[in-house]
Amino acid sequence: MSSNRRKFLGQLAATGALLGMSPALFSFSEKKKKPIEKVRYTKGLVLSTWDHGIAANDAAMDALKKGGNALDMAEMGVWKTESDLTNLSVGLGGLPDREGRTTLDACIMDWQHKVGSVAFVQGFEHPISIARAILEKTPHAMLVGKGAEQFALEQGFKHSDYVNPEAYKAWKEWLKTSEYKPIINVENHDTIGLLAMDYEGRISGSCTTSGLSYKLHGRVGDSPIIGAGLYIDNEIGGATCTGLGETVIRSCTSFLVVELMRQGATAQEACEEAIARLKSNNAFMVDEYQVGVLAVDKTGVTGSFGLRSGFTYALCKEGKNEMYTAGSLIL
Ligand code: SD4
Repeated sequence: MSSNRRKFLGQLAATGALLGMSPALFSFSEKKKKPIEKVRYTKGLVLSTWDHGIAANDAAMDALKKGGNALDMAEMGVWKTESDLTNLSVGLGGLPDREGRTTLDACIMDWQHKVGSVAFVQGFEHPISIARAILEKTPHAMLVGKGAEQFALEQGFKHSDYVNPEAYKAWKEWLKTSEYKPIINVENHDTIGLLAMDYEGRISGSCTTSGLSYKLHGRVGDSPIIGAGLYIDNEIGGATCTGLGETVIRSCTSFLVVELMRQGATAQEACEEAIARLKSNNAFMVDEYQVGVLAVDKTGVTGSFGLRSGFTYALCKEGKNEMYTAGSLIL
């Protein structure tokens, strides 16, 4: 270290002491300012939550092979899931809120920190594409409810009155007791979160959901919240979450995973630490909920972890698209 630099650090520490900050905090932020250089993965990769991830990964890889970039992969992957109108947790076919209305949340983030997000949107098949239009065509990050729907119409997205008969039937059945009790891994936890890397090693991500079934009308979960349901920092990597959104919002879980990787954790360690943190941040709740998190670093190394067992995800890498079951904190 040059004597000038030593002097500068000494001055910083002295200032820190004056401000009542610990010397450790100073040396920590000094040390961690620059991301550690690692070799970027450039063969194309995509991973996404739950069983519908296989078809989404295929669609994302198709977009890549057709010349698309990571943002195209992120959009087209989950677009496929949204197109399945029988899906009870993503898109127009999703289970409704307690008033019988299906409301949709989605977000997308690219490698340049550009984001687009929609929440509490009704009657549009592809909220992810509305989110992308916000990213590309507005100075905003997020539009909600009627404003988002008006923007979608102005952008040429078609309104739809589609009602999934299966979702309608399930809601009618639910009305008989109106008991709000999310069922782990089945009824309430099949949001698709997707992380994609293109041939230039650029990372983007997407997340789209109909949210918790039988939620209060107007409730928005973590999925459209940048930093909660999704976060990308192209220098470091990306993360996405699925599960009980309130717990994820309280912990900024996707942002935390990326920050842990910035501090030197592997993608797997970051997922495990973030789930442990989420559990302790939500300790006032009975931990009968599920949360799953996926991560990828810029070298293409991935991580996955669930609060409880049963969190599955699809990973497409090196020409193979396969399902995996993540480890969990609670077995
Ligand atoms: C939400 N996180 O609205 C979503 C639900 C979910 O898998 O992830 N389901 O809270």
